[in-house]
Amino acid sequence: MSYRDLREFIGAVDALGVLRRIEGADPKLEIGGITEVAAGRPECPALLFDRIRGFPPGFRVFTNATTSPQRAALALGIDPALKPLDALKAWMEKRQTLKAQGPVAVNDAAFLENSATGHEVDLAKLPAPHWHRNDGGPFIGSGSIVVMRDPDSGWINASIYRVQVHARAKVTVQFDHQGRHGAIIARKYWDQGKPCPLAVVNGEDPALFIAGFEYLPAGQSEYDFAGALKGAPIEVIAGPVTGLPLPARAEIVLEGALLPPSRETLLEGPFGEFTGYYAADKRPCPVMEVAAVHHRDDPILLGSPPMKPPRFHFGLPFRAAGIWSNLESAGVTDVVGVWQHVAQLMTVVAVRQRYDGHAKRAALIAAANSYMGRLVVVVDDDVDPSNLADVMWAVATRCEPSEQIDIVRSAWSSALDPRIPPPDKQRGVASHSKAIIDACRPFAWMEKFPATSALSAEDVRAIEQKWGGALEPPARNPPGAVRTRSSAARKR
Ligand SMILES: Cc1cc2nc3c(=O)[nH]c(=O)nc-3n(C[C@H](O)[C@H](O)[C@H](O)COP(=O)(O)O)c2cc1C
Ligand SMILES: [Mn+2]
Repeated sequence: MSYRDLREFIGAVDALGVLRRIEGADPKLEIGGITEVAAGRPECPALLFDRIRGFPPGFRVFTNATTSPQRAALALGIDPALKPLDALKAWMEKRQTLKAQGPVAVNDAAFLENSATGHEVDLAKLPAPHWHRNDGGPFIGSGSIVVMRDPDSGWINASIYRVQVHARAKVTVQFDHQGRHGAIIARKYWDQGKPCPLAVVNGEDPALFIAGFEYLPAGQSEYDFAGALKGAPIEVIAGPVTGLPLPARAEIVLEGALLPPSRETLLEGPFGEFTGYYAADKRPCPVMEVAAVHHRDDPILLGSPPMKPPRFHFGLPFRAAGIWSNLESAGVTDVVGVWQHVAQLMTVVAVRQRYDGHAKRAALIAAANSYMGRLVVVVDDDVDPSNLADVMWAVATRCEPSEQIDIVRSAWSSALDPRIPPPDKQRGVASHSKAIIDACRPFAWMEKFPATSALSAEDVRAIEQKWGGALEPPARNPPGAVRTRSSAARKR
């Protein structure tokens, strides 16, 4: 892995030519707005904000870290030049062979360069952005990991939950649902009438950011996954307040305790969500009393605000790699690709059908683990699942709705689902239905299905080679230059 921490990752992004430095932006709405506009551009640059309005120079915010396929691959240690579906496949395969690598303790940590404790703690000193117009306040944690220790087994959980700033030393931590490991662990402390010690770690190594998003089994630490991904253990140091093992190369760390909700809650949100809506109202949320704030000199906050789809935190759909792997381990053969569109709300599986029921078998397994996704589509192997136009071509031409759409009810969603009717949401309904769209040629008469008129990949390659030059925009030709076919072909 070519980077050891966030700073080195930013250096690698800069070397690819896709880092933009921005000075003078306001943390109130401007940083969020610029981030969202940039994420909607084809190049989707990463952004490093400095000289943020109201803060000392050097206090920085880094956004769009992994929002392009290229930078998502870079963060995984996979060749960023690969085509996105090939990069995802490489990740799926690498992910299956990862061997958990526990962290190592070190004696010093960069984030201890500056510490404030007790009454000195003032979160207003850090440039936590107010990301979207109707957000309930600034969120310091949009891409932070929340570290907790299971009181029974000692297992360290370190995954991403959003963190809103409410006061000098008070933040809230939001669990989408009660199955989150953080929610389960906190409950164990609270059931004994105790606060839950925790740390919010920001400006973490991108490998930890990725690990924090993975669905790992309970009992397995995200630190071990990140260490495996990097091929080197995560360096940790015991937090001075909590004793929790904290990544030594992180930029900003808050230590403290999550109070039992019987003692205190605060109204959290709303917060513009990854679906592109404010679907969860302001609601009571567990409160963290911040006992200490530590940060590196010139700290960098890693911001990853949810944005309207198709923008997403990760330019490669990592959860599609998980589903792809689920399919393989369940024994489904001939899966040629899995992808997610609309910020993971639509899952597509491409299979080379070998037997009747093959496509539906794949679709049902994929549907089971498609978080909040109402649409699961299965396509033949000639369709590129990562190409939405191609997928919709298959849906519109191969799927007879009266025969090939199934509805699965009461399936996995969450309180962030914009389409659960308000009275149901109030009753705690957090499930929805999923449409399984079989957009494959019907297996029974697959051979008789009209042949496609589309060019084969070889045809395209041959045409590109012979005629591609003639298709280039004239503006790029220097004035007066006569371009021959062979010189154009040499260029590519
Ligand atoms: C940028 C980002 C923000 C997230 N915010 C939240 C959140 O606020 N609450 C939540 O429950 N999950 C959130 N998630 C999803 C969880 O991090 C993810 O499902 C993780 O696997 C949960 O880990 P756990 O199994 O250890 O609970 C977020 C993910 C990302 C990438
Ligand atoms: Mn976990």
